[in-house]
Amino acid sequence: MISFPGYDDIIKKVYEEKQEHVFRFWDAIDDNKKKSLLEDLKNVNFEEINRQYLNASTEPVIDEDYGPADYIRLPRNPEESAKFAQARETGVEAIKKGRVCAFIVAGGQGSRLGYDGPKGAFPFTPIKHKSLFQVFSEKILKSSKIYGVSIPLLIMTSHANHQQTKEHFEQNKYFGLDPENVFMFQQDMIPSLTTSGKLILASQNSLFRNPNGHGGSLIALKKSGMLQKLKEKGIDLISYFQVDNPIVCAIDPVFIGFHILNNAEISSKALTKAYPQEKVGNFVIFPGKKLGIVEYSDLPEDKAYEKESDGSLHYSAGNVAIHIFSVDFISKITSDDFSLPYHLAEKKILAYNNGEPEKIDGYKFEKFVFDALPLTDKNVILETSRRNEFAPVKNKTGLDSVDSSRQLMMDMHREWLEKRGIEIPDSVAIIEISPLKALRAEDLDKDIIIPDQSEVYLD
Ligand code: UD2
Repeated sequence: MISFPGYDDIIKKVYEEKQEHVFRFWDAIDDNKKKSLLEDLKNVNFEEINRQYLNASTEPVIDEDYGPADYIRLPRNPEESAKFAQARETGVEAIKKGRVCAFIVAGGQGSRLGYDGPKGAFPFTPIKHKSLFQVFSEKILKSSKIYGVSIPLLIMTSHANHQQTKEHFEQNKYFGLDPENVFMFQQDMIPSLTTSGKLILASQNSLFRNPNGHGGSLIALKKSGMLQKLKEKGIDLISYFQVDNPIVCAIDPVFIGFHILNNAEISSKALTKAYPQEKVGNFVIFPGKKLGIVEYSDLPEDKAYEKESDGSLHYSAGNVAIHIFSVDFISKITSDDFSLPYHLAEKKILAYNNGEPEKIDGYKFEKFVFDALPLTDKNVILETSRRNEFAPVKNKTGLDSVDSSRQLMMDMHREWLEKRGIEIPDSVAIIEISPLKALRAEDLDKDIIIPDQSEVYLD
């Protein structure tokens, strides 16, 4: 067994756990590197990773004793419209009082996009090539102007992209936001494992880790001191969304209003699924009336295709990963011995095995934020319009890609103009509306003249 002053306990543990292959390059590295490897190992919770590996190697048992969750539909009659109007009023009041902040989860590796940098820095918009972060920042800026209050922006990053995210904001002067009101904090990283349960080296002296999933955001809010800060600022509502949905309504008074009126702990937006196996999570009610989400991959085919008498899907509420969280609720659940379950993903991992990086099959473990839903006593699910709120950027090409998302954004902008009776000349092929100009159709002046040219940017 190797030895190093001050670290013999951890070295002994590594041997006991039969993970001593991580010392493969021991003789080739200097004392500083030895120390950093040992520090890395000190942070490994071996009991936890053994448990995860055990779970990974046994067939998951998914309780199928659940039914579809009910949700508030988009208004279909004047009575429902009145409820939406009341919710809007309540939401507007809360935003004006400074009770709301925005929260982007952006710690993921975004590897599917094949972009070398934080996903949020990806140049997204069709004409001005604004990054996703710029789009969100301008939405916050515009909302702040509309409601006469400076709305804080929280961004969860991870070790893999924190520095680059910070630089992206610094280099762009925070896109007009007050830097004092933008808070970035990192989520935890967790070791990935080989398919035989072994730790993986990322270099001679470091372990391969992955961000612990968007479910890590709740504990990260607490560990970073952010929850406390929010309380001190009088903020009790967090508007949560993902970095991959540029058309999200970042600050939605109606959604916030429904959350408040129902005394909810977590609220979620849902879209009515377009087809049975659409790749979104399904809102369900588990026995004991606990709300939860079953991922599309876990919903059995017979359930996915089950229909109502009117032909609509029995499981129709799909998760778009937009939520409101009450700060008190997060404080409550994170004050005890809080842990959300880990989910397993089989991925290709760049391992440092024989002196150079090599792709191997491995396991990454992630927590999902919606696993907090069953912990709620009160919650709201609100239907949203797909065309106005869901344009995910997941893949490089094809379905849910940069191109499809851009197209959806342009279609939405075109619809806003049409809704306002603004004429669009036939020559116009590409339209981009700055969030600083409008967050919805109603923000556009009816007398706007659209120039007769192929690209039109409105700001
Ligand atoms: C998610 C949902 C799916 C559906 C879809 C909508 C899960 C498992 N599934 O699918 O039900 O709602 O979104 O678009 O969530 N992230 C972090 N840290 C991490 C991992 C992810 O911040 O460690 C962020 C990531 O930056 C992104 C978001 O979480 O903003 C989504 O992550 P994803 O790409 O893993 O989720 P996806 O597409 O599987």
